[in-house]
Amino acid sequence: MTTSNNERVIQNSYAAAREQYSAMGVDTEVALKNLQKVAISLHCWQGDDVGGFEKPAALLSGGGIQATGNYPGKARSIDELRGDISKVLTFVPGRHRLNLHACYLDNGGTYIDRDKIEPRHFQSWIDWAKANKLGLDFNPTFFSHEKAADGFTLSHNDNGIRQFWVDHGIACRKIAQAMGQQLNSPCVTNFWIPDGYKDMPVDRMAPRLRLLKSLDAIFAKNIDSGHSLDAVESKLFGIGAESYTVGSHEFYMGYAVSRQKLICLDAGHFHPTETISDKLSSMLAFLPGVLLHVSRPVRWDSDHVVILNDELQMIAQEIVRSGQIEKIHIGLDYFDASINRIAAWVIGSRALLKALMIAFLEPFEELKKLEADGDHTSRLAMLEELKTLPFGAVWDHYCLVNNVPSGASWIEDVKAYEKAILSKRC
Ligand code: RNT
Ligand code: ZN
Repeated sequence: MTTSNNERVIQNSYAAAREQYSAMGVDTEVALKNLQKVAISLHCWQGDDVGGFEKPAALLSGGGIQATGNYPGKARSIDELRGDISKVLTFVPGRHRLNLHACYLDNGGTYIDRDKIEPRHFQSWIDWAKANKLGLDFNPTFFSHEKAADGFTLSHNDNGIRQFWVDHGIACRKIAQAMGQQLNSPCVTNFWIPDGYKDMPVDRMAPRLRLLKSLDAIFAKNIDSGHSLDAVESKLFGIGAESYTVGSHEFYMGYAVSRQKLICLDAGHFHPTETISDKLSSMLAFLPGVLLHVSRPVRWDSDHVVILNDELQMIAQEIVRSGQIEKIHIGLDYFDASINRIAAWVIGSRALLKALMIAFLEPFEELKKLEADGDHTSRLAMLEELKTLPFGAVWDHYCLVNNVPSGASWIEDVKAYEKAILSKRC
């Protein structure tokens, strides 16, 4: 099919879909306008298996961060990573953000330890983000470091090591502030630490009290919340930290509520049948905001590529139905090294945007009314009918107006990039 033929098919299908949605009380144009406003935070670490550019060494897994697979072509330098991200963005409709880890600093080839990093080590990222109209989010890196090798950082029982990580946290907040200020868009800084024990500890209390003190020391200075926001991320367990995680859900829930920080909910950080979608409304009742790490756990916190499954749709529904989308920061967090890394990024980002689009295409007011009237029969019937409405036609149209490929045509393009660029990296 020629391009213009293809466009005609998309436009005709969209016109028909628009009518079908309208019959259900949904204006697709309004839904797409809402979707256009959503920025998702693209995680830089999908491009190089959480390696970073601090020094020429791969990820030292800790606390269960583990990229599996050895698909060729991972980014080996900042330039390669930027090239890959630019490529990814050509397939993702809308304006988005980039989520950087501290270990992705631009140190100009000279090693700088984590407690010494400064905004200038991220200036080239800020400039690049500005040129590409991207917002930036940030993460201190509490892993892949000799001072994290025994599995403890902010809760370490050695004062010196703990202070080192506190200093890293403080340094990162300054960097985040510079990012937010220069890009004129608040930078969300997410604190995740791997601290935990493989086997059952006898003292569960002391590390948690140390973590509490460390966090308070990091957050002691009130930085301008107009430019940056702090989030804390809990975890249930990690490989090598199966029995005890210092930063558990309860710990951070209490911390975030008492300090009015954001909570980061990672889809893989709970019991295998526990979902994060239902947690959003509870948390928003007490917190200034929530950060999401949209991920796909398969049997454990495996960080598989996000796909359009039930839980993703429920997360998206909760984001939209909560009516508080401006308080919800949506990030991706997965790293699959077993398939083309660009494709992995694209698949997950497009799945997330599709899920959000489907959520925006709900006749929410009508459904709420049915619920309030006690008509649970119609509520269930409507929800089932909505599932077979032609959201694919709306998606294709959305891609078309955003100048990104609709349908599967992007795959060919990624393959061409693999052949021309990725395959040359070994
Ligand atoms: C680890 C956490 C954390 C990391 C990133 C790289 O289990 O999910 O968010 O994945 O910081
Ligand atoms: Zn996460």
